[in-house]
Amino acid sequence: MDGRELKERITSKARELGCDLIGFAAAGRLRPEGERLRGWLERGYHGTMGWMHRSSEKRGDPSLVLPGVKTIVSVGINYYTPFRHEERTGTGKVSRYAWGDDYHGIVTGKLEALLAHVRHLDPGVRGKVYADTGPVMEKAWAQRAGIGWQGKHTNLISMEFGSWIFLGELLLTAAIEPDPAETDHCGNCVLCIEACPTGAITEPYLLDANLCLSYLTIEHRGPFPPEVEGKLDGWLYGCDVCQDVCPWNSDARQTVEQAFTPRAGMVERELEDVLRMGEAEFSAEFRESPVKRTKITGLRRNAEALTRNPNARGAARTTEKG
Ligand code: B12
Ligand code: SF4
Ligand code: SF4
Repeated sequence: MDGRELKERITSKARELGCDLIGFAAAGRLRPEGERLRGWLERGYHGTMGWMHRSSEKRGDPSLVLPGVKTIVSVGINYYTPFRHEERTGTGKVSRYAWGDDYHGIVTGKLEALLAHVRHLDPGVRGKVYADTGPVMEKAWAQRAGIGWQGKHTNLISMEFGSWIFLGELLLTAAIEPDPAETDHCGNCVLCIEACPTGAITEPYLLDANLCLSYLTIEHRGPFPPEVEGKLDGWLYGCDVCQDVCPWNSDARQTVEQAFTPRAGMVERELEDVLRMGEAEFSAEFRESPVKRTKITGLRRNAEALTRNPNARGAARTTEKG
């Protein structure tokens, strides 16, 4: 099968599987993104995410992940649902991406079905799938594949869906005609930089994870640095401020993926509930939910810090229509 027909068949199968966005990029060493990743690591902006350091060579060069790779297929899956944080006293906000079932399994499932289809069409093709599950610079590839651009808050924004999208990739040894890369549409806007509660976007397009509430409430272990404890802005798990204020998210469309419908009590969580929770209850409650990543110790630390700083809630800054 020639590259053009393969591209058409992959695209229509991806749509059938529920991928909202799809684009193709020619594989190769990532320049300048790989160098920028090295610069980011040298500044220590990854905090304690040592795995980012250990896999940095692979992240800059997909042929180290799949020898012979020729094409990176990027997909985007909309997770927006029309709910919003009400900022009720005694609760902590959960980031939108974690309201429903864990996206890792959902996006990987779609991509595995896509890869099986490709191998059915052409058994000679080898491939690998990733959805936040391996050493691939997902946003860089998505921009090259034309499905969006990295905004100043560093997330990928699609003209059609905004930034409430998960990313995934299919690495293939088949050569397929690439799509044109997307260009930057942030213009003079700096809303995300101004709104960030901790100043984590140190320069446009550059994020210091050490200051980012998403990193601090999810990845970081141990107590919070004293200077951020009072700036939690009401976030119990993750943070959406920079995306809530982004004009490209003001007309977000509702996802058709049922699995991303918020679970009961997930948009914001009673802090007392969390503080009362034991290990077994945590595991049962957050089974197949992204929240399990922070473990009970992390979630409890977050709830305790919010309880100690009840007034450290952000003002209603969102431009989101809800
Ligand atoms: C590490 C990581 C994090 C870290 C660091 C975030 C970051 N911005 O790097 C932390 C824990 C903070 C995090 C948080 C979040 N994450 Co995260 N994360 C990742 C992960 C695993 C790697 C990202 C990475 O490579 N970072 C390293 C830096 C160097 O990458 P970068 O920001 O893309 O770097 C570019 C810029 O820094 C720029 N740059 C650097 N220097 C310079 C200099 C100049 C002059 C210029 C112009 C640019 C520039 O160029 C770099 C290369 O293109 C990806 C999955 C993956 N494998 O890609 C998910 C991923 C990025 N995360 C995701 C999500 C959903 C989130 C959160 C929204 C979750 C939440 N709500 O709490 C937040 C968003 C916070 C934010 N504002 O970015 C999604 C993003 C989807 C999207 N639409 O973009 C991803 C793609 C996972 C997925 N498969 O869906 N994440
Ligand atoms: S996720 Fe929150 S803390 Fe992190 S950069 Fe965005 S606004 Fe700042
Ligand atoms: S808020 Fe403005 S600067 Fe930030 S990502 Fe959105 S458009 Fe770009």
